[in-house]
Amino acid sequence: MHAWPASEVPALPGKGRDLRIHDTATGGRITLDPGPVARIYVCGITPYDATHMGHAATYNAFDLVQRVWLDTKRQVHYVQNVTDVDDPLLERAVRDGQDWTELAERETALFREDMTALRMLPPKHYIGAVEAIPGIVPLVERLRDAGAAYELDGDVYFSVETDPHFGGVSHLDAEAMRLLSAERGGDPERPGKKNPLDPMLWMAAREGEPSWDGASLGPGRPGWHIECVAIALDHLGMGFDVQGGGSDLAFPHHEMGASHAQVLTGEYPFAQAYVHAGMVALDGEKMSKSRGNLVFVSKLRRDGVDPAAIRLALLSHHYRSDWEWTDQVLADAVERLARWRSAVSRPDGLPADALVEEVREALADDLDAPAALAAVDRWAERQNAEGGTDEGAPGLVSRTVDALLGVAL
Ligand code: 5CA
Ligand code: ZN
Repeated sequence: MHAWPASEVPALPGKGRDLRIHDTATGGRITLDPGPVARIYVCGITPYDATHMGHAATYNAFDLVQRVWLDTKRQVHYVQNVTDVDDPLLERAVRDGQDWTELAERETALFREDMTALRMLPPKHYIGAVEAIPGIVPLVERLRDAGAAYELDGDVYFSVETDPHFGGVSHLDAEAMRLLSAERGGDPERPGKKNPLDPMLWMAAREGEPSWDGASLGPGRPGWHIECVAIALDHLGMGFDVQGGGSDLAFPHHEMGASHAQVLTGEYPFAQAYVHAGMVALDGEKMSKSRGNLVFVSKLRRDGVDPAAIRLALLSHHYRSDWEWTDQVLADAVERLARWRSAVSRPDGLPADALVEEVREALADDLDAPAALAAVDRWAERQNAEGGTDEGAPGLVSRTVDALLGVAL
């Protein structure tokens, strides 16, 4: 699958800081130590509805990770999937009487447009679940042949008990895992499973649903977690730096994915850090396609909202906090954008070298975007009030905001 065009990232003077980030698995902040090529996998959308502010906030967080790494003069190897076949997508297609492939293609195209408008850096490999199937089948066969997977009425399940590290990503107790599993695509109530939490690796073909050749598994389609594992192992390998997504992916998705990969390879860990963004809510409830309480990026764009203002609205919240989207959040961002644009509109101004370092430091400190915005606010306020004589300073601020925050002034 093709991704979307990259906006250019200006190089800044000096060198960025190493990223310290909260890792769900250890429950604390760790300093990442990527090699010259940092490796990141971010879970992509299930394309059955348009990109909402919750998605955008999560992708914004991982875009910042990339920008911090690029500023340290590293290359970034970024991989993202598209869950272009799964229950909710098929259900929506049936509900609306449309072809599921057309639905997936249309929403993926819209997602690309939204990501481009928001200046999110594209993944190097953007891979659909469907195109990953030929790589998924042999992994499931290997798990089965190693005794880590079993068959139940033609479906194939992963046995969580085969991973001694199972539970080590989310650290939840059994009851919490059971509840979340039922809520998030699992089937803990299905009779005949070895452990109620065991997730499906391969679903045998169902009447009226699409299916693919599964070699010795028989025709069917892949489970959700093995999709991301196959794509990550194929393009990044074990022990990559960051596995990212919203906090609703910590369990079961990232927990199960880590177990699949660890049992498959006998290596540990799957990822050095599991990084999770908070949930964006609307009217007091998590924004979600299934609830339908959504604010779409594309709708705001159609209404004439500057994508840079949308981006600033996302950046005004710490990525780990849960927050509420309101009209005021956007109105504040629109005002901030105007203040910043006015401040950089003159050729000279207040010295900005210290500001570059402040923004770098804020982002390296667990992606503290609100602190970065506050630093730019302080500079912009004084610049708008007093100005200065440092030639090129406003240009440096523009480039800093562009390179590190993805906002074009
Ligand atoms: N295709 C899978 C991942 S492999 C999936 O979860 N797709 S999704 O479309 O449901 O979500 C895409 C990303 O947006 C995930 O990282 C998810 O955690 C995140 N996300 C979904 N809703 C919200 C929300 N309300 N706030 C913040 N992030 C969200
Ligand atoms: Zn995923």
